[in-house]
Amino acid sequence: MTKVQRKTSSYLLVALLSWGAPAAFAEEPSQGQAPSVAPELNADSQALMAELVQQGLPQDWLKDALGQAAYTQSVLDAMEGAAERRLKWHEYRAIFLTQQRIEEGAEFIEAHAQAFARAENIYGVPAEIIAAIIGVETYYGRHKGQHRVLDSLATLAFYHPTRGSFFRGELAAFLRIAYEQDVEPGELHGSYAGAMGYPQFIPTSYQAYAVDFDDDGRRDLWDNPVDAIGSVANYFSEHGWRAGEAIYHQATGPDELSSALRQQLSFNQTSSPSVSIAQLAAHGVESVEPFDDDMLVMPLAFEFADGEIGYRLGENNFYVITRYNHSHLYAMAVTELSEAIAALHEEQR
Ligand SMILES: [Ca+2]
Repeated sequence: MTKVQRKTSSYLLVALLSWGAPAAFAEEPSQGQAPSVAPELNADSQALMAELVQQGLPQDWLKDALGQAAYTQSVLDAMEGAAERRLKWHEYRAIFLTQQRIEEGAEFIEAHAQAFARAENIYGVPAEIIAAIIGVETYYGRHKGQHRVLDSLATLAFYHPTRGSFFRGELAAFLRIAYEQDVEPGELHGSYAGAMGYPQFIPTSYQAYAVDFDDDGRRDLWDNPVDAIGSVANYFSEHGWRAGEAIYHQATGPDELSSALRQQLSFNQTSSPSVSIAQLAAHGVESVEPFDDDMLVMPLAFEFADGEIGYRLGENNFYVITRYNHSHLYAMAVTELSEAIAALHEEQR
């Protein structure tokens, strides 16, 4: 389970991916008393331990696990920084749509061809989508994060000013996974927000969607790319991916888009498709291909470096990608990366 943590920082990537997180301002710990996440020094930690004991986890194991957790101020600082990033599409796109990431995506599919074929067959999710997710999240497993997940989640659970209860749930799921998988919680690494392994699943997602895709009896997203491939496909399938359907369509629209119209037509919102082709057409946003007036889509507007706006209409599968990360930029970067990987992979065959 232990592995040499890479020196290269995945901090930037992780920060960018989390830019949609709500603003958070870390509390300064009160003077004179060092913050601690250990059960004997922290009532919240004590309460969580009692709760997990009731649910069947051994008290000694929990005491030992939580006793190893360290309060980490940098995790709270990182959460604060991430919320403030606001990249334009062309800036965001440039990070992920690189020749190297495309080439390595095609290689990743080739290297695990059988697993990808099986995932597509069972879950209906194309190889290039799964590869693009893993490519965007961790560069195909190269940058899985170097924070001790135990420290990150314990700090966020007990000291995050607004999202403590969310992270308490993640910490509980994390401890359960470590116990069930029989791994040392202190040895597991991930993002500063507790996302783990090739696909950067947070612990509750790990519990709900990770699958043992190579059938060795363990669900290992940390070191097993085959389990990661099956798990991403399962996540998409469970969130409503529809095999064979388009992700988005091209559209045209006005040169400028007022913020009032953006709001009125729900541009770039990551709720399910809810705006009709007719509603959009009434405001000059037209699908390039002809569709029924009552077809519902997600209107998307992307800003390019020259100030032009690119219009697209997301379908259900675009919405499903936003279930992985609630950002339309993220979903479009994954989509375009998948297109580029698929084209190169096809060319190389
Ligand atoms: Ca496995």
